[in-house]
Amino acid sequence: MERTFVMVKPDGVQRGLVGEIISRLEKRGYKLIGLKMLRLTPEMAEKHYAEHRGKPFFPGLISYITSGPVVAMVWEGKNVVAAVREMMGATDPQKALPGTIRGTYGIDIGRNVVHGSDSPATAEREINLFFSPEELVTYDRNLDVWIYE
Ligand code: YYY
Ligand code: MG
Repeated sequence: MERTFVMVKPDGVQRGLVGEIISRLEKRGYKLIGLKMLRLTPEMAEKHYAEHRGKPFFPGLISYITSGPVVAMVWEGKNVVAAVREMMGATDPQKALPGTIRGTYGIDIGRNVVHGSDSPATAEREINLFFSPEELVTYDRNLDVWIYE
């Protein structure tokens, strides 16, 4: 099954949106297989966002993402990478459709509440950056017969 990395960013934690974000993914039918709260070091933040190094928003992005605790998660399910991207909405909350997480809870691009991997390859890299293999829990859910045909 496909996996993706999801992170409630410092603004999402401060605003009490952790439960809401988990709830949306749970209710959709995806399976939570890893979860932790942590505060990113600048080194880790720069690794996570390495593709954006050198861009004008990079310094602000690093100071924002290290400004408070985040909740890091791994979710599993069919097509979960693309599905989470759709559920989050566009990077800029002003452009995110109403009903998406960012379109419901965000206003500014630099406070967009949540992160989700943009491809399966990125997901693997991000999961390995945040979680050791023992921290990912595989388990069966009887419920799956009511979610997958
Ligand atoms: O994957 P996603 O989070 O939707 O967007 P990215 O293009 O990877 O950018 C990462 C992060 O950087 C974005 O969530 C907000 C911030 N950012 C910004 O502050 N200003 C921009 N012009 C572009 C991105
Ligand atoms: Mg991205």
